[in-house]
Amino acid sequence: MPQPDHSPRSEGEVVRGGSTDPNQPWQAYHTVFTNAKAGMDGVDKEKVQRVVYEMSKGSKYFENEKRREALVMQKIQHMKSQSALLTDSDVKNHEKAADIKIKNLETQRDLSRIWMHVDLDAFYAAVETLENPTLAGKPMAVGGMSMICTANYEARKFGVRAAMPGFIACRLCPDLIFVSPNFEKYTSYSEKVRQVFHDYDPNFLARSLDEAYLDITDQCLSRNMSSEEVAEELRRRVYDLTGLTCSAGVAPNRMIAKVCSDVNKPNGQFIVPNDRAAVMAFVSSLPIRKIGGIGKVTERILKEVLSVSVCEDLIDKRGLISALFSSISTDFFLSVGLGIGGSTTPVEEPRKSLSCERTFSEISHEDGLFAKLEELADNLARELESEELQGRTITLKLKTATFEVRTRSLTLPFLVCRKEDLLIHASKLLKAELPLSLRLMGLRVSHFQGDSSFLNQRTLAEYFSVGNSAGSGSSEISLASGSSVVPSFTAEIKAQNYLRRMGKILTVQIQR
Ligand code: DCP
Ligand code: MG
Repeated sequence: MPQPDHSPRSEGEVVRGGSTDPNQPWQAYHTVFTNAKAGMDGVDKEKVQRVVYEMSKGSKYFENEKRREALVMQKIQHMKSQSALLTDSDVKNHEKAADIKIKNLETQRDLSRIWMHVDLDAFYAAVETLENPTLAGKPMAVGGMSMICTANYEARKFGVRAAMPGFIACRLCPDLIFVSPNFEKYTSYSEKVRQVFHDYDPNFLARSLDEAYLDITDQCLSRNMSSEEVAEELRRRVYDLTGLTCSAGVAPNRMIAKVCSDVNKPNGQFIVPNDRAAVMAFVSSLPIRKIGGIGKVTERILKEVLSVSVCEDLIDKRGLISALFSSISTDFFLSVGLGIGGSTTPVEEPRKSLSCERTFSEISHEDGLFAKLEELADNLARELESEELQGRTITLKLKTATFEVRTRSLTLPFLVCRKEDLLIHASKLLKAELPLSLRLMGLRVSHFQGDSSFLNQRTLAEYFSVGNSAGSGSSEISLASGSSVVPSFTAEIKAQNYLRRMGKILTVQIQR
């Protein structure tokens, strides 16, 4: 099997601290939009970083990134000192414990299913180009001056990408054409694409408007086709029906399939056969950041504390991982190192919450804030009605102009779903936070009728989301759990979700 070259756009090249030149401070400034995406292999990374740094310097976003950076450094220092306390025999014992986990995980390795992950190429931009062919071949982005939703592949050559502010993108690519988003259009194209997915797997798992996981085992068997042929056929059918191109990844599980769909993007596919050696060869040199669930912070912690860069390192460093991380995180990291991911179709769980949120240009005026809240309550009430749901807990999420995220919630002794009720209670939460200058507001309803779980247990995700004193104010907070340290709530929740999808755990309780 040909091995993909993972190196050119490894998102893991974090250059920081002592290794950066103090005369070139941009080298140490990494934000989500300086990370490489498909189509950005030849980009002058140094230039992009310099422009992003210079244009962001002094902004509220920049200051917030600096604060987050300081928190991450604290976390890294803390873990380094924990690691220094470990004796050789501690590590050996943890290695033995990890070996038992590895044995157990191996018994769960399932090579019987063939999974395909399909992801449309430059989705919003491709739809806009279909509707306005004069955009073809020109650098364009969907979004505006404050934020870009996506950029086409011509624009990516300049370092322009999703999540980047439009004014920075203009500096990188002066000829960039902007198109305003039109979500109705994207939803309608997505529905067409899903008709094709349905023919290959009626139970396909849609992850967003432009991506889905399909179990194509039965297709391959009943039609006596290879997975490569099925992927080619599906991609052709999507193109014939919609004019959109997509990329596909095929592997024995969803975790690897997702990574594969990005290997030959755009308009390409990559297959990892259902064979243990092939899976292990694929993950051996795979940068950990490519794995869904390993974000920027977890990547840095693993890299700077444990020198883990590629998935294989997670197995080599299993003793330290087991010593420093919680049992759930250790399970997750070891599964990643072994290339084991979800291979059975997860059973649909009943919905736990319903929410909506809006990002906007800074609002500080009280009337403006309450008008936004009313808009959210109206929207949420309609969705609750259409899903025939009523809930007891109302959560308000606020992102301030300085990028601080707060969540505040209250649980009522009765069920609510009407706009007026949502508004009365959410207004109390908002009032208590005034004065405020906001750039995002969100509203969520949870603890629906029939869900009594909140009476006796709280999951980590809930703990994080209900604005608990530990959980509010920062998106990533260390949590000591016995003798281990969990890298962050975010990573922990992702790990939980991952394991839950694998059908391994039902709920995780936290110690209070
Ligand atoms: N999107 C967004 N904001 C982001 C990322 C994505 O609004 N920060 C939207 C626009 C994208 C769509 O979701 O078109 C799909 O996201 P992808 O990450 O799949 O990006 P694209 O499909 O645009 O490009 P690619 O070819 O890399 O898949
Ligand atoms: Mg896409």
